[in-house]
Amino acid sequence: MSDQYSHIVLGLGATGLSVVRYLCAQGVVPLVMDSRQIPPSAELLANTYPQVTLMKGDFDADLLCQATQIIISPGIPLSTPEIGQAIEAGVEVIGDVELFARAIQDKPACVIAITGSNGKTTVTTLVAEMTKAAGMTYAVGGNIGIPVLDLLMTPVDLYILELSSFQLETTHSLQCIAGTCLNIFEDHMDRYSSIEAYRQVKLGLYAQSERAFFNRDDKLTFANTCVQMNSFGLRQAEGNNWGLDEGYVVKGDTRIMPVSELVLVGKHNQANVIAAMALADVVGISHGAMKQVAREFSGVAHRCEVVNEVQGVLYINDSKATNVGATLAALEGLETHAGNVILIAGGDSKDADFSPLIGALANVRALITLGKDGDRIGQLKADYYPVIGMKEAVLKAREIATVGDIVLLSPACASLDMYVNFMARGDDFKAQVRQLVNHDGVGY
Ligand code: UMA
Ligand code: ADP
Repeated sequence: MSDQYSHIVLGLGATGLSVVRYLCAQGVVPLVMDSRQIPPSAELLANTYPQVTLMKGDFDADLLCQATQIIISPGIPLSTPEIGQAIEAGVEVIGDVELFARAIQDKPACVIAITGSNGKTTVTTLVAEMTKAAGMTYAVGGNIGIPVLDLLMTPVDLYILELSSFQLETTHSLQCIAGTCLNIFEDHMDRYSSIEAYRQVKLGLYAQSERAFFNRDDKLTFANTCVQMNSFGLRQAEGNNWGLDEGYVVKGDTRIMPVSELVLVGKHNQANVIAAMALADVVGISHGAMKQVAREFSGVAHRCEVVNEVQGVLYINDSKATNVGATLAALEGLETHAGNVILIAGGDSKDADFSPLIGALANVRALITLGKDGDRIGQLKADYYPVIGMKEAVLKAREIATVGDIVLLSPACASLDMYVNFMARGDDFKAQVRQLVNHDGVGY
């Protein structure tokens, strides 16, 4: 067999390209396969790595079985038959995060890793902000959008990784100083035989962490492991565990800060901040640096992001709530906030069952619906206001809202029926709210 096929990179998206970049820098020229006719990074590959061959279409099982190592992208299931054949033939199949883990084994840098069904990006970003505030150097990557191998270019004190279940399936050698699984909600059931199978993949992070933090409010995040287990949650905490007590964020019996000083809204975000503090604490980030971030951080764009207050009404953009679970978290979390919620929801449901929303919708002051499946959500409440677009939705919300209300865009749906992505939908909402501000709430 030719040497050039000892390493096969499966998938040519962001991950596949980063793996090619890494291997070529090590003097290894891999073969790349992608089942798509137009893989996203094909042009870039041809221009930058003309020595690398790309095979498009069906995966070639014979070549796969002859390789020494296959580096598989997260979007490709391990259950793909040709990959199963290669595994049976004894070929090592790993992901980019595993390559990263092996590459940093001799480096002094620490790794913090964050997984879970919801809140990963928020917690990852919070930890990064705390690290910055503490004056340490860091790099952020993983499911958040930057392939981890691209982080190796600059030396840092700390790597902060957001890891999906897809990435964890093929990662075994990370040595995190701290890792957490934030929560488990049903997700990606097209890739897993059961929620238990999905959960076990996520909890696989613990065995790769010196200290593992589970969520005391979500028993599915707990596992019996050999590593030091600590926890975070929204109630009292003991020892080295983090929680809330008498209105304060606490570590054991040490008060860190009043929860009322957190800028982020919603109970789920309180949990996110506490989890981030617990992780940051492990690498010695000062309570001062944590508090500074907690007092200033208003959220990652499009995740329960406070847009503005207009005439006593708070506008919140949660466009990233593309499923029922995320909207529920926002609605349940916001119950602690003064005022009533006016919800803007709807879009492309991907055939989701909306019925888990019924209870939460009953507490919503008004429901404004838009998009392909807006009416299906509307029918879950006695009355609702269907509108044709975001401008009309925001105008209708302003008409209904009174001082102390919250207008929340949390669609429980994908945006693709109306927008190119959830970011464009959130940007439209923010632009419409800005119009209200520009006109001092009087009108367009
Ligand atoms: N695909 C094929 N054939 C192939 C290879 C891929 O059809 O041969 C399809 C996959 O089924 C998938 C898409 O192409 O639908 C992208 O897959 P990929 O593995 O090439 O994706 P990358 O561009 O490398 O991006 C991946 C993560 N994507 C997925 O896990 C699907 C990105 O997470 C991540 O930011 C990036 O690596 C860097 O680490 C995105 C994501 O949607 C945001 N993640 C899921 C989520 O958050 O729910 C898990
Ligand atoms: P992820 O990266 O895991 O998708 P994000 O931080 O991007 O998580 O948030 C995605 C959505 O999930 C948000 O719209 C929010 O409503 C919801 N969410 C965020 N944090 C949590 C949490 N801790 N528990 C439940 N839902 C959450």
